[in-house]
Amino acid sequence: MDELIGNHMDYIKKKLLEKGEKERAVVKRLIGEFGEVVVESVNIDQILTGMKGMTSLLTVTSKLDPENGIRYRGHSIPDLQQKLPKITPEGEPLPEGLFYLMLLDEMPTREDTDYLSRDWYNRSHVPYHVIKVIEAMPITSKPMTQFSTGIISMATDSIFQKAHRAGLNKNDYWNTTYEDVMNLIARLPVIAAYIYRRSFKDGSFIEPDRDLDWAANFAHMMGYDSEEIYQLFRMYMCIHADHEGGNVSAHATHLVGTALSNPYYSYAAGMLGLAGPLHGYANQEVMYWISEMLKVIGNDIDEKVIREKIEAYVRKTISEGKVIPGYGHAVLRVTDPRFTAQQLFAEKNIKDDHLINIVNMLYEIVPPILKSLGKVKNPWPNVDAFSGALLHHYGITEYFFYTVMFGVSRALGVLAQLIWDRMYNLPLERPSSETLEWFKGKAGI
Ligand code: CMX
Repeated sequence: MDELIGNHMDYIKKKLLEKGEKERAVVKRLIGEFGEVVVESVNIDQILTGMKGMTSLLTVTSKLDPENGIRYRGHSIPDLQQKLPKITPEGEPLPEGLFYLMLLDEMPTREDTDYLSRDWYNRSHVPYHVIKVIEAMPITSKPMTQFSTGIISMATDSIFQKAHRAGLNKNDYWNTTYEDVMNLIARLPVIAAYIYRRSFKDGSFIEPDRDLDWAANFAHMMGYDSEEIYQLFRMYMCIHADHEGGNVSAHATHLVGTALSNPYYSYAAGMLGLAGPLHGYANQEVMYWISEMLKVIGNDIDEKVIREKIEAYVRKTISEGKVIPGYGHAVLRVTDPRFTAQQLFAEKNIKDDHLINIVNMLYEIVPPILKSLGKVKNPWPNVDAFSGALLHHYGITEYFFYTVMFGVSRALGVLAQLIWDRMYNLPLERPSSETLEWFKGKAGI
């Protein structure tokens, strides 16, 4: 087995194992001694409306508070903007640090983030066949189709899968999963940037720069090099990284992972879920919807007229039975702090941008309209309402690509969690389902 995983344990793995063995014992105890404890009852409504609010997963990397937003290992986004290591004091935190925090529940130092930047750079070589597989697809294939296909085709490199076939002890699953996860995170920006360049630029491949951190390297490989863009990418990669365990991309990655599918398959499943319009694809939908709205606004410059036209457009969208993209959330009941983080980034770095002004106007106009419908549980904007306008400002105008960027970031949280799933030896996930007759019987109808 050592030739597959190497017998070298770096300090991150040693810390992980030390913490993991203690927590694994706790999970075992919870199942063995407290398995009968009733946590909460379940309503018909919860089962038939997407299991919202039904606690059914163990996730350690982050927790979503409906009133306060995401907490990564207990820390809010503004808190982490203060505490996580940065390249410059006034800059944005490094995603390497966020990954370290989510994995080890320990605030990293700059040495730790430097270690991860180097480790991911060293692991970033993408097998040639993966590029060939992507190139076999028409250039017009949706970037998310290319991205998920690229991820699946990298599974030929899965160390977990080879070790499992060779008879890996289940207490060691975490170790080979860790190796696959680190390789995958290291390579995702390379694949994503290549897809961007073949789909929208001249198709040339830009090598990663060993002196850049993971997020800045992603921007660099896409062909964007300025300190401001690097800061944007660092923030973008941090705020999209995790949203507790029940969202579609996290849950799909976890679910497929419980079948002991390799991390590449598990993550590809998550990405296929992220590609849906009610989830990560919403960041593209926002931009299509706004571009149509801009056509309606035309050349009007009078703010009052613009606002009236926006309001009419929002009402028309709703009257056509469509949702307002970028607004609403299954858990959140306030403005998404990820929206606010982007708004603050724009205030700090961008003087005047038409699209960003429109997004800010929408923030004033949409919530009262959604509230007035009386059925929308959360009328406030989510992360996707702002991200496209920011990327657009910096010249990344190809909306089709935006969900891929979300996908690169989401790896940090859900793959850190996959390592913990394997550390805890969480079993196959297999809930029961019932027939309509059964539900009618329960309701007495
Ligand atoms: N515009 C119009 N109507 C909306 C709405 C919106 N943005 N958000 C919710 N509603 C409607 C729902 O369609 C539903 O109507 P029906 O009862 O007629 O079917 C009603 O309000 C109740 O829905 P809800 O309980 O408030 O919302 P859900 O938990 O079912 O769904 C979400 C949450 C995000 C799918 C939904 O708000 C939505 O479709 N938003 C727009 C798409 C979007 O921005 N998705 C991105 C989410 C963040 C992410 O994952 O990236």
